[in-house]
Amino acid sequence: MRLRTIRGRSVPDALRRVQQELGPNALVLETHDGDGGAEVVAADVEREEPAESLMRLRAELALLRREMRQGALAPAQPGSSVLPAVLPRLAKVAERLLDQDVRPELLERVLKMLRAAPEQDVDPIDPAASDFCRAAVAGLVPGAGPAAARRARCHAFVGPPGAGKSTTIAKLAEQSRRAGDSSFGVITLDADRPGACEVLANCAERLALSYRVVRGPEDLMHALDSLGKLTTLLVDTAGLGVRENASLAALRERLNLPQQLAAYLVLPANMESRALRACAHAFLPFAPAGLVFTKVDEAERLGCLVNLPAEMSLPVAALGHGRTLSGDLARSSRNLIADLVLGRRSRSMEAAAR
Ligand SMILES: Nc1nc2c(ncn2[C@@H]2O[C@H](COP(=O)(O)OP(=O)(O)O)[C@@H](O)[C@H]2O)c(=O)[nH]1
Ligand SMILES: [Mg+2]
Repeated sequence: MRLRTIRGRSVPDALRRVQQELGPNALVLETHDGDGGAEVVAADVEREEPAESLMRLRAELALLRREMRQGALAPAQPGSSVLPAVLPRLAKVAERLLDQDVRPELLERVLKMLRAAPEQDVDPIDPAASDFCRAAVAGLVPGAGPAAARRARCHAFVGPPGAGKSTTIAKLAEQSRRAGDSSFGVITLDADRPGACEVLANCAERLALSYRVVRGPEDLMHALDSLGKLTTLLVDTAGLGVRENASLAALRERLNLPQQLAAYLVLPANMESRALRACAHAFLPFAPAGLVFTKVDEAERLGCLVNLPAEMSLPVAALGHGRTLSGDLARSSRNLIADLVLGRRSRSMEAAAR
């Protein structure tokens, strides 16, 4: 890759020269605007392999953002060669997804689909209204998980401390009870930390649920036997950090009940994206059947709702969006996630006004 600095009277003028000299695939790395003119640092990536395409997309989007800020997205002047490769009509979607921190390779997939949007549709790429756009984003999220997981008797919730595991179980218990279901019970393995069981113990008492606190490694089987008449058991676990390798391995061992148990990884949507990714990878050996995102109401950006499921090939089972146990837990769907990421629904799950 050859780096070149190209000058012009203004940034658009310098960009025009970049295009003339380095061709349409030039990768713009930096622009400087000064009193004496503008300067653009660009790379000639004509001969580079497709691995460069992501970098190029990033650069194109940076360019597009700058142009949007300057209100320069009117249809290109005839003869103008300033040509962001992301079409201006896709800018609204690109902006929205970038702002939500959707990963560039996923954004590229969405843009590719949208470029093929049918012309006759009123505005097929309007992120706020178009079903075509919604489907493109929804398609990034894997669909329903393995049927075996849905048939499992035990559903264990694992994840970092404070992610909202116990709260999610309490919300599920409330919802199930309200729906008239009485065939489930609650087990907690998080017995040693002071106060750890409180939420679930209270919940079990209020809803008159079968509830077991399990301490020793052997006791889980006893608890399962003693709750033999119940068809669904919600299992709470102690939160573990990404570096607690021994505890992670021990918990994995305790939950190793093939056919009987499905694990769900609970992650707070408001966690910083790299920490979230590290957590997700630390819990991969649990072979989770799905993800549960909590604290959607507190998250600034919701790109994680598509980034992680896509990266880990995992469906999203539920979305927690508040502290209230009697509500604030939504069964997830790909369309719901797309609506949240596109801003068609607020973080409190209400449909946004159009
Ligand atoms: N705002 C908000 N707070 C939540 C949500 N889920 C859990 N919390 C709060 O997060 C804190 C930790 O939750 P907890 O269930 O104890 O986490 P655990 O350690 O994973 O079991 C509590 O104060 C909960 O009220 C949610 O969806 N939204
Ligand atoms: Mg807990």
